[in-house]
Amino acid sequence: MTPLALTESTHVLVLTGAGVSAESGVPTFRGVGGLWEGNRVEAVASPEGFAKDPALVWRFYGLRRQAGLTVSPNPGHHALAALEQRLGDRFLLATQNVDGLHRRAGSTRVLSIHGELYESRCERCGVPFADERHYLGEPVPLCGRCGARVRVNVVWFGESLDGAHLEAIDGFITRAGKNLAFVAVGTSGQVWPAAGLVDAARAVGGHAVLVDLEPTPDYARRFHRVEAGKSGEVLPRLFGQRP
Ligand code: BJW
Ligand code: ZN
Repeated sequence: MTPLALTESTHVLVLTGAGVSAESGVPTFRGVGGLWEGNRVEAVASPEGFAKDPALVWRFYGLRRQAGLTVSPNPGHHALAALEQRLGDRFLLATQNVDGLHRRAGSTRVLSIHGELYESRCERCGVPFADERHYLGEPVPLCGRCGARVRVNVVWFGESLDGAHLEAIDGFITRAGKNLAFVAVGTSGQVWPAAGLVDAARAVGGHAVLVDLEPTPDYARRFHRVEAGKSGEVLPRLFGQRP
């Protein structure tokens, strides 16, 4: 495989999705065995679903919190952390994953654009807290300050992403211009606005690469280059980290 051409001016923006954590044993969302199988998406990942059945939603996230404690970063996460070491501020990682595995692998320039699984906040007053509890078989947690329900700090359908994250990504793309390499990894490209980053990268003249085990055809055709394979195997080679 031809490694990505990395010069002294190359800026690399990486977008990761559930596939990058699959080799760690974290299930993806779509497809066979995915998290959405047996769960209606809107029922567990929308404010309306939470309002209707908060216990069901907490169970969904509680089970994921519990499972997430038994997994570790894989070679794909480590390859991205190593690339950041090499590029410094010319590297930015936007992850759709809420599992925290990129930071555990040593990545620091990470924007968790869909939130964090191990954080909670009050759905009314917003008071945040770090929270690793599973709440399985327990009542739905309530805010100590205002008494409203506590929810997991992730971004559900119909909710806005953090504007500061989107600005930071936009700023990086603008600064990079033609020196941008955009690498999307392990994402089906079905969810917006993350799915639109490839177009933003190309609009400034950037080079776009997709690494995915089973690339989604409609998404893949928007890239210059597609590497079909497991991220833990492809990324180290793409970044020239192995002979
Ligand atoms: C491997 C592998 C291996 C496996 N190696 N690869 C424009 C047009 C149409 C609709 C919209 C639009 N703009 C906004 C919307 C609405 C909506 C949306 O996108 N809907 C679409 C479904 C059409 N977006 C939103 O609501 C967003 N908010 C927003 O835009 O606010 C403003 C607004 C609102 C409403 C209207 C208009 C504007 C918020 C989206 C939040 C998504 N949240 C979730 C849940 C987060 C919490 C949680 O984790 O539970 O995020 S949904 C879920 O999907 C999760 C994921 O981060 C996200 C993406 O999934 P991902 O990562 O791509 O996973 P999979 O499973 O789909 O794919 C895995 C891939 O890995 C596959 O391709 C495999 O092949 C691959 N793979 N093993 C490499 N080893
Ligand atoms: Zn509150």
